[in-house]
Amino acid sequence: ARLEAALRHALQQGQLLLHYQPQIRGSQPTGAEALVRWQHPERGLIPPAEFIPLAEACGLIVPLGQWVLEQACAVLAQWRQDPVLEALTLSVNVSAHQVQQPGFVLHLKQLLERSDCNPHRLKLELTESAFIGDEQTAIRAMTALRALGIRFSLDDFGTGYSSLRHLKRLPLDQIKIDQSFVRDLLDDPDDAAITQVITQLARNFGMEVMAEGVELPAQRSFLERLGCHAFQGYLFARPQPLPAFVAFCRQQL
Ligand code: G
Ligand code: G
Ligand code: MN
Ligand code: NA
Repeated sequence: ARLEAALRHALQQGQLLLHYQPQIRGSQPTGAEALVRWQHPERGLIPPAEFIPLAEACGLIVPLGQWVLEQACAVLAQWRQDPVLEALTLSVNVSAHQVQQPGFVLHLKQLLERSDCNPHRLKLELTESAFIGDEQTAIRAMTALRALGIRFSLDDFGTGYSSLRHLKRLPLDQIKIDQSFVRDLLDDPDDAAITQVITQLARNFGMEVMAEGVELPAQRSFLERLGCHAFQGYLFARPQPLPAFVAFCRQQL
């Protein structure tokens, strides 16, 4: 309960911030994933694993997630004015609880209208947990938002209640192969087989396949041979503050 009060305070006091991890296609950055951090006055930078689960449990994830979306739209509105950054996409993690909220679509629609960001550059990352229980609510929200140009990615694929039905039924643009499969890809034939099957299946459904947690050049070439389109991982860059990400892109683009 003390941590909950502290997190509520952090959100109000502007102690949360976003880091940006590049996403790569070919040899160039195509965008970033926004990842939240908590700049605690005494404890320093706290990673999301230490407060997102709490935020989910106490409902704070809804205002927190809204704050992340507001930041993301503000960044996209800035990029829109810059010919080098204009085509970059920004991926935002959206929790199951958040998409299931009745006001989610309306709030995001209003945010897009007042922020002047290009909706085609915004990508929402959902995990399979968003479709547990009330699958129809999540699908309705996705369909409405896709009509505005927003794109959707299925995050951490293969780790949750993976169902091939999800790949078939959900209006997705991209799936992300979880980093747990990428880690031992080169040594573990089971992980290589899983990765290959996910890639083939997603490609057959017309989706882009992104691999996350890519740390080695050999992992990247292996994944490329399997048909992966895009990559994210420490091989390219860690999640970093916005100015560092922008500098990275200006160097590469
Ligand atoms: O940045 P890091 O690798 O530590 O992120 C760990 C986890 O925290 C990831 O699984 C990511 O999905 C989650 N996470 C990071 N930022 C956000 C956010 O803005 N909203 C939600 N719901 N989850 C996030
Ligand atoms: O939302 P998601 O669970 O996909 O969050 C991505 C997480 O993976 C973040 O916590 C990010 O810091 C982490 N990450 C990104 N690239 C790498 C990598 O190359 N190796 C490892 N171990 N973690 C990574
Ligand atoms: Mn993610
Ligand atoms: Na992930």
